[in-house]
Amino acid sequence: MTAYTLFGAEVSYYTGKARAYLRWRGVQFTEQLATQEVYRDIILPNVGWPVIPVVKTPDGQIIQDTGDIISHIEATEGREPSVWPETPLLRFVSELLHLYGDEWLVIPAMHYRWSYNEDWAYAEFGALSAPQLSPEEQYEVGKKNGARFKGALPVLGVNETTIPGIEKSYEAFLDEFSAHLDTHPFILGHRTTLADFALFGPLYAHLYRDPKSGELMKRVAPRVADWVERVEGGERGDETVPHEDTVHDTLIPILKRQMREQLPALLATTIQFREWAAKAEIGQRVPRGLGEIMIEIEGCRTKAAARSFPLWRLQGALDVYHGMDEETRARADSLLEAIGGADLSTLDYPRLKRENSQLVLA
Ligand SMILES: N[C@@H](CCC(=O)N[C@@H](CS)C(=O)NCC(=O)O)C(=O)O
Repeated sequence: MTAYTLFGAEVSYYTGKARAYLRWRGVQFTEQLATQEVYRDIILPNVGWPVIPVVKTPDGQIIQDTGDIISHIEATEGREPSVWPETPLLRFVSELLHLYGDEWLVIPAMHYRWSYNEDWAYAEFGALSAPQLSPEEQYEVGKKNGARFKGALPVLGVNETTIPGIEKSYEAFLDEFSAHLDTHPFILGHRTTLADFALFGPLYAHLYRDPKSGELMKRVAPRVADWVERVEGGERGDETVPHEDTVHDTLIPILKRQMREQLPALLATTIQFREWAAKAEIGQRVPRGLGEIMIEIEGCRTKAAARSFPLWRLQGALDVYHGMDEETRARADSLLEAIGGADLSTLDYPRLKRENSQLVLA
């Protein structure tokens, strides 16, 4: 067998990200629906918990986590251009946006799905896990399976108090992203990179494909909907020109938004993580939730879980930052200063690593 297999679903956030990357990468792959049987026979025995997407490589390895999938394929296929921009400052920015797309835009993505598309989501979940059943039976199955996903809303801090802030922030983000797309076809400029796949995660399955969310996006941000369609369609942009190592001005408002909203949550999470790590052993599995933090979105404050996974994506960004030469780091520091992210330059917390599809203390 020479092809990769992607186990996932159209309705799934991170499957959308993995699929768009695989298409762009141009490797041979087939997609298999993550039915109940696939969870039972492939995902649970290999990954240990029910999660998609999962990729089976041509040599039979099973990989979970879209970041691990992308890194593995980039390393083993060695194709050009790399999914990462070739210049260091933009590589850092692509990792920051990876952190934002995966771990913060999940908040509006989950809110809009479950506040405006609940019944549709149940039908989709049912059709995915039991394609052989009637639509009515699928709805019932979907309702049972969907409860676990809807249950993530309080974990993320989506509630009556924060919904006005989440909607205000998401619509402002759409305006900011539209303004960027007025002058640049892709996030870092002229070609598709990791940053596009990262933002495609939330912006495709939940915020474009869910009917009510898609209506909103097409109405208020047709350029963003067009970008979703272009990334989905595998558009690559111009790969003959290398990136200049500068961050386009039109990205600054998006990065500022990220730092304003996500950075305080990350900093609060590192405090909980340090406390946990002080009592833990090297190699110990890190719990998905470390305690509680306060988050704030457009003036709306609430409690949310201190999720550990964002610290892994953040470590990826910080590793790029710490690997920079002095001249680049000075430019990165000016950027961080300009976007309100200066705290990142001195941030330090115990290292994490991945083992058997889990986060462990390194
Ligand atoms: N970091 C993981 C996240 C995967 C993820 O959260 N997938 C969702 C579906 S889109 C899921 O299966 N969640 C189950 C859960 O969180 O319990 C990745 O990038 O692959």
